[in-house]
Formats: sequence, structure tokens, C-alpha cells
Amino acid sequence: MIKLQDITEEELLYGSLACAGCGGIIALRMALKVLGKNTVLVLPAGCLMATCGFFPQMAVNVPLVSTAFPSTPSTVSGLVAGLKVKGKEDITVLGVAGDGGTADIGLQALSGSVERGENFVYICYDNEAYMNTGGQRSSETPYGAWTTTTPVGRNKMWEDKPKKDLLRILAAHNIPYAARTSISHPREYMDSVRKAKETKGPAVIHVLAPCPSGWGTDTSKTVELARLAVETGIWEMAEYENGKYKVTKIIKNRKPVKEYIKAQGRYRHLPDEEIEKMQKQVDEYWKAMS
Ligand SMILES: Cc1ncc(C[n+]2csc(CCOP(=O)(O)OP(=O)(O)O)c2C)c(N)n1
Ligand code: SF4
Ligand SMILES: [Mg+2]
Repeated sequence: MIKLQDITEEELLYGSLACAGCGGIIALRMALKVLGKNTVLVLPAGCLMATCGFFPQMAVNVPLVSTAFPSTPSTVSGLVAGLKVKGKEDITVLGVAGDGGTADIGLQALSGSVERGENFVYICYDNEAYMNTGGQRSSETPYGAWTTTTPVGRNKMWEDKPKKDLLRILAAHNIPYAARTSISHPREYMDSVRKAKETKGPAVIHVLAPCPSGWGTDTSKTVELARLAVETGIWEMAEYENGKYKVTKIIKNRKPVKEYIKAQGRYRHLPDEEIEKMQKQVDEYWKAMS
């Protein structure tokens, strides 16, 4: 587990333009605390680019390459190759993209750079929608959620598909290291970042990062909500390492799914029988995993 002395006191992210309570900012700030200054960051279009990446108001204190929406892993690959030629292989190349930029439009490029075995760290901060463009659904939007493209009015067209399982997709690549984690568990999350940095080859972290604006939640509840996702069993903390999938946090007495759902405006429309259905799915999943 990561030790406090492994974490820099220096703030490498401050003064962003993000909404109060942004989970993505917390994820990036903690990651930079572990990776330190010897890092080159790649950000595509998305909330973190829009709130941290514009000169002269840059909120990150490491070199930043802004890239196109589908291209984070390709840009990362180019930087890794360039730094190798220059003999600067001690620099961490860090790609950070949202759920849309990773699980949808960036998935092909991510698959390619993982398959090529390049040495990089990649973090997908998952706010479960395309937030920078106003909250459209992504393939990581969970079942039942309202988004601007899964609207709920006279017709109830809430999201009707489950989340894409990024960790198992990466496991199918036999990636050296991948983790599914949450900003609510800083030590576990930062330890994943440490492991990712130490991995020789590609390492990808999928981190739950609630978004008060899109989820219809109070800005003070971001961390609490992320923790509830873990404690209800909705968000499984897990790792894929040395060819093995491992659940990293077993919750003995899971809280009811209803607690998590009822805390968020994006699920306000959901009838009780839908929530019961979700509860059943979560229970069945954990039964199969035990
Ligand atoms: C090729 C392309 N398509 C669409 C866009 C518009 N666009 C910019 S950011 C964004 C949403 C990003 O969503 P996500 O990756 O989940 O990051 P978030 O904004 O949620 O942080 C979209 C659709 C774009 N910049 N480029
Ligand atoms: S919309 Fe959501 S993800 Fe984007 S800056 Fe605001 S809180 Fe963060
Ligand atoms: Mg998103």
C-alpha cells in the first residue's frame, strides 16, 4: 500500500475552472500527487481539458499536450516513442480521458496502444456521461439514468443498457496492470496509480468520479456518493494483474442500492420496481463472484 512519504507535498493541480465538487478534478489531483513532476500529461476534449488545460489559466503544473477526442492513447504512444529516442525514459507519460473519450471514441486507440505493450499510465475518470457537451449518454452511463439523450418526460426513455465493462475489456487484452477504483478510496486509488507507474508496459485505471452537475447531487456529496457506490456493491473495486482478475474490496454487509439511487436527481423518475430489479442484479453479480 502507498505510504504518505511516496506522495509529493507539492500541489500539481490547483485553480481549475471545474464545478465545485467535481470528482474528475479530485482524481487528477490525487494521481499527480503520486506521479510527481516528472510527468507529461495528455488530455483530450472533455471536462478536465476544458477546466484545467487552457493557457494562460492552466491548472496543472506539468507539461500538457492537448489532443483530439479519440486520440489520447495515440498521442501517448507518440510521446513514449519520442521520449525513448531522446533517452528520457524516466518520464511518466500519463493519458487522462473521460468515459466518452475512453470507452467510446478512444477505445480503438486504447486497444492499439495496450496491444503494442507501450509503457504508459492511463486514467479514465468516469462521470458516466459526456459532461463537457452538456450531459449526453456514453456507454458508461448506467442503467436507469437520465441524460440529455436518454430523457425522461412523457416517454420514459431512461438509459436501458448496462455499463460497458472496461476492466474486463482490458483484461481480455491481457494488460500487465489495470484497476477499477474510486475517488472515495484515496489510498487504494493512489496505490493503483503507484502500481501503474511501476508497471513496465501499459497500465490503465478506471476511476469512479461523480459529477454533481450531471448526477443531480449536492456538491458536498461527491466523495460520499462514490463511497456509497462501492458500499452498495454497484461499483466493484477490482484489479487485473499477472493474468488474474481480483476483487480488491469485499463489502460484507452491502447497503441497499436504493440508498445510492435515491440520493441522485438523475434517477428521480425510477419506479420502485426498477430499483428492486437493480438490487436483484447487484445481488446476483456478487453471488456469482463469491
Ligand atoms: C471527434 C469529436 N467529437 C465530438 C466532440 C465534442 N466533445 C467534446 S468533449 C465531449 C464529451 C466528452 O465526454 P467524456 O470523455 O466522458 O469527458 P467529460 O466531458 O465527461 O469529462 C464531446 C462529445 C469533439 N471534441 N470531437
Ligand atoms: S460538469 Fe461534472 S465533470 Fe464537468 S467540471 Fe462540472 S462537475 Fe466536473
Ligand atoms: Mg464523461
